[in-house]
Amino acid sequence: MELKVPGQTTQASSGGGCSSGGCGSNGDQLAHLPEAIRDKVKNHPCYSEEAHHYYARMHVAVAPACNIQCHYCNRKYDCANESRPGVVSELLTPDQAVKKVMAVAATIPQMTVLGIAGPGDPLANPERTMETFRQLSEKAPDIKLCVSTNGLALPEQVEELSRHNIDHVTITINCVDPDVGAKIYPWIFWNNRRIKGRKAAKILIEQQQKGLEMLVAKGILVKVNSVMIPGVNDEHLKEVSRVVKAKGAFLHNVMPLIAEAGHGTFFGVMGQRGPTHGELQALQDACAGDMNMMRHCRQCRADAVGLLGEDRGAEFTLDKIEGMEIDYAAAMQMRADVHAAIEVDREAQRRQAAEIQVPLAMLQGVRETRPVLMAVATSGGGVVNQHFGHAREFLIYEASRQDVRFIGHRKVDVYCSGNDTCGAAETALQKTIRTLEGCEAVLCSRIGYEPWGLLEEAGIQPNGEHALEPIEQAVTAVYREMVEAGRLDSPAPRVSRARA
Ligand code: CLF
Ligand code: SF4
Repeated sequence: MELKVPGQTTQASSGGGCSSGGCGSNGDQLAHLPEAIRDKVKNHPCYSEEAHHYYARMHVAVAPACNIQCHYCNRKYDCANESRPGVVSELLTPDQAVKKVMAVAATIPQMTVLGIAGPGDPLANPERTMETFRQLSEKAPDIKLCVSTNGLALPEQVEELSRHNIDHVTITINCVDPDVGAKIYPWIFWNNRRIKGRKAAKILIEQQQKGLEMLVAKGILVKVNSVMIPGVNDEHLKEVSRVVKAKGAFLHNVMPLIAEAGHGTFFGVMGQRGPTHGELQALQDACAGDMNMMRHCRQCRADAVGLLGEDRGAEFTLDKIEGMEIDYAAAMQMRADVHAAIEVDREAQRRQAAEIQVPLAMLQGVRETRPVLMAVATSGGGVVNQHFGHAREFLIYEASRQDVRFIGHRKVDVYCSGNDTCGAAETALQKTIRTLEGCEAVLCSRIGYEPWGLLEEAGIQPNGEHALEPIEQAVTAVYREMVEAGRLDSPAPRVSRARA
């Protein structure tokens, strides 16, 4: 068995303890990259899985308009290409956005990246987007600038983006075949005309591919987001992955379609389903043969603030920022000191992780079996340390005789707020159990009597015996117990209904 580095957090981080195995670009994957690229990626929480335990990002919602229509989008809400559908952000002017960014940077020194991701398409609002970037590259040069676009207006903006020192661009590419595209995009707005159907999809695809090539030629790192739409582009995304990798994209982020009738989107109203967890994982694994896959995306809001998975936006509303005096020179010094301390801590964590070879020994003599999925409740630090009923998300690991690998996270609603009882709200608990479908064990620090019974009934073995152990070590120990008990001799449960 190969030991993957446990995700570790510092005091500065409260992110989950997801392992670096197979998720985005981790420390090991970065090792072979040229120095200049490592420098760009090492403190970007989306481009480096390891970095997301330590560093935060923020978005400013300065871009209201969009130049295309996606069938998974309702214009009342933020752009669903890099946001959770059904979320509305407060629109800011570039001046307000710049003030907000500087206020957040001075308060949350771990914030390293400012992204513009909506609420419409940033490059369909070039003046507002570029003015924000222009001011920030001047006033806050220690912040990385990042943008996410549908790609239609990208080629004409590449030069301007590189002038503002933007070295991370996300393009949402859902297809490279216009026939597939026609099922996703009903129209685009192009050269002052609305163009529909296959012709529209063809133009969009050409612009996306041209933009990708131009960015790569300039040395700008490109992440490709793809929305997985079962029956529409799921099989086709393997081809997308192959094509964008061949053109030099750095990272591929396959996100699940979230379509609900209540969001008023075409797909939602038509009853188009999103992928199950199993389908999403299978596609990510299939694409991973071709390129680095991002598996820690949290589908943020267009005004998100904080570590991935947390949102501190409410601390930085316009009225609160108004009253803040910011000495950015002093803030920059403080930020540099905090980043230096984080890097020292990160290096120590890496060394410590490299020394933990326990699972190798723990699996001696264990026979070969099918792999098994386990859910882990953690509030950070790379250890099993959270009460089952307090978890807002579970990290999902796959254990086999070959390795223990992080494969994603699943969000749940908290149903228990007290320390001693669990399971008062039956519906939320049932929903959590459904969300964990496909997992055969759940590791947590504590768990109440009622959820224990319901989990067992659902075929998921609760386990509170590995509290405060490093996650990989705990998962390995439980795997060994399951093998020895013969639990993996029968086929894995069918994963069918739980949506990613
Ligand atoms: Fe924002 Fe996107 Fe830049 Fe990150 S988010 S513009 S690359 S700074 Fe990150 Fe959020 Fe996923 Fe986006 S977790 S939705 S991938
Ligand atoms: Fe909506 Fe974004 Fe698509 Fe525009 S690009 S239609 S804002 S999801």
